[in-house]
Amino acid sequence: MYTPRPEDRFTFGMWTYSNPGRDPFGDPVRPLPDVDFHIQAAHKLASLGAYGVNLHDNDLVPIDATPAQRDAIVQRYRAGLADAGMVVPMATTNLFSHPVFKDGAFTAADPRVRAFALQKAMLGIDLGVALGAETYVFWGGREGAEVDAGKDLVDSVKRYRDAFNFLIAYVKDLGYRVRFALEAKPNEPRGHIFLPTTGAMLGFIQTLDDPDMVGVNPEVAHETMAGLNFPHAVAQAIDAGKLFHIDLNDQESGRFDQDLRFGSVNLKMAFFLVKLLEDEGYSGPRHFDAHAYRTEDRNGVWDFCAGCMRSYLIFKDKVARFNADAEIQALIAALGADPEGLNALSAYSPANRNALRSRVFDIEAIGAEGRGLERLDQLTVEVILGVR
Ligand code: GCO
Ligand code: MN
Ligand code: MN
Repeated sequence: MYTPRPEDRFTFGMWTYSNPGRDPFGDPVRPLPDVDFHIQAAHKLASLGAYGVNLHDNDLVPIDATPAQRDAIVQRYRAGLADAGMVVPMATTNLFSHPVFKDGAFTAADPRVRAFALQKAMLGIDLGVALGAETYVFWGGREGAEVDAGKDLVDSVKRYRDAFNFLIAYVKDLGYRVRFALEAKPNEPRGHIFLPTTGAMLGFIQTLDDPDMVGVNPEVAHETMAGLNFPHAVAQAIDAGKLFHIDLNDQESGRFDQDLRFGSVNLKMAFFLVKLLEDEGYSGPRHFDAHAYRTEDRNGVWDFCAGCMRSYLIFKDKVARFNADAEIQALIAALGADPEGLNALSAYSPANRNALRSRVFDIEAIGAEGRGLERLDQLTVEVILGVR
C-alpha cells in the first residue's frame, strides 16, 4: 500500500540524490557524481518506484563542455535513462553556481551577464526539450541583492520580465511544447531574492507577454523560510490554474535552507499539503527537492529517497481516512451549513442587493456560537497519529 509506483509520479532532482553533503562549514561527505553514477541512480530510483529525474543543465553537462562533449554525455545519459524506464519531466538552468552570476543573472546590472544568462537559458531549454521535459523551471537564486544601492529595484523587475518575454518568444519560435514554472524563495544564497514568495510570482506572471504559458513551482522550504503557510500558497496557485510543478521537502522555521526529507518535520503541514494535491486532482509530478542528512553515505541517500515517497503515500492514506471519517465530515459540513439559504444571495443582482440590505442578522447570537474547531483539530491529529 505504501510502495511507490510510477503512476504516483514521484521525481527527484538530479542535484538531490547526488548532493555530496557540502555546507558552508564543511567539505563533501559523499562522492561527487559523474554520468555513470547518474545512470546507476536512475536504475536505483526506478527500483524504488520513482517515475523520473529532473535536472539543471550543469548537473549533467559541465559548464565548460564543448558541444561535442555535451552531445556525447546527453546521448549516453538518454540511453541509460531509457534502459531504467525513467523520464525527465522537468529541467532547469543553473544560473547561480558560476562566479559570473554572483550579482544576478537575468537581473544583473551588467548587460554582459544578462546576455550570457539568456544564452545559457536557451541552451538549457534545448537540453530539457531533447530529454523530453514538459516543464522548465526558473529559480532565481542570485536574482537579488544585499546592497540595494547597486541595482535600480524597479529596473530589476523590468529586466526579469524582459528575460522571460525573450524566452517565451524563443520557445514559441522554435515550436517547443514546454511551459515555464517560476520558483520563489525569500533569501539564500542572496540576502534578499527578488519576487520572494509564490504570491509575488503569481502577480508578476500576469505582467508577462503570455501569462498562460507560465505558472509556479512552489517549494515547502521556501514559503516556510518566509514564515508563510505553504498549503495556503499552493491553494492560491491551484485556484489561479498555475500549479505547474511542486518542490516537496521539509523545513524548520527560523533556520537556514534545510531541504529536509518530505514529511520529516511538520506532519500537519504535510498532511494538509497532500490533502490539497490529492483532493484537487493535481496531476503533475510529485517532485522532491531535498537531500539526505550530511551524516549519510550513499546508502543513506537511498533511505532518504524511499522515505520521501513512502511518507507521501502514508499521508495520502491518512487523507483518504480523513475524507471517509463520518464524524469529521459531519463537523465540516456543519461549519458551512446554510439553513437560511443565504448562499443564494451571494451573486449580485438588484433583488439580492435589496434582500441583503434589509436582512436583520442576530450577530450577538452568531458571535456567541462555538465553532467546534477544537474537536475537529483533535480528530485530525488523531488521524495523522494513526489512532483513527
Ligand atoms: C534551492 C532551490 C533549488 C531549485 C532548483 C531548480 O533552494 O536551492 O530550491 O533547488 O529548486 O534550482 O530550480
Ligand atoms: Mn530550495
Ligand atoms: Mn526548489
